[in-house]
Amino acid sequence: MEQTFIMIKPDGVQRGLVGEIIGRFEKKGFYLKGLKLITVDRSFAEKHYADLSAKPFFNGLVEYIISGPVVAMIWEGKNVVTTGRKIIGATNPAESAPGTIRGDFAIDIGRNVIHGSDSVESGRKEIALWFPESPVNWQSSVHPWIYE
Ligand code: DAT
Ligand code: MG
Repeated sequence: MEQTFIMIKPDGVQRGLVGEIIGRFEKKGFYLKGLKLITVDRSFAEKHYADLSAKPFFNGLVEYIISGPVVAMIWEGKNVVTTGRKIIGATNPAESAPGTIRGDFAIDIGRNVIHGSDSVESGRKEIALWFPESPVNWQSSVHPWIYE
């Protein structure tokens, strides 16, 4: 089944939003397949955001991501990449709809609380980067109550 990489950024951890955010993905019906609290160094953050290295905000973005621990997660489910991005909301919280994570909990684009992969392919790459160890293999026993 499809997987995505979701990261609660340092502001989300500092502000105590970890439980709230995990709860939204859990209650939707997605399955948690990887989870760790981790502080990353500059070269790792630069690798994660390599596609944005030419952007003027790149240095500030890297500083932000390395400024404290983040919660790195793998979530699994049907259409989890696209639906996960909808749960997260638009990149700029000023434009994120109420009811989305960024719409409910963020103000500025440089403090937008959470990351989610933008495609299945980048999800694969990000999961490989953040979770080089072999993943825990488990299946939810409520699966037939969520999927027809
Ligand atoms: P997203 O995180 O919604 O996938 P992105 O991949 O385009 O957005 O950018 C990664 C992060 O970089 C984003 O969450 C916040 C920051 N960012 C993006 N565009 C920005 C901008 N114009 N000014 C400042 N920060 C920006
Ligand atoms: Mg992105």
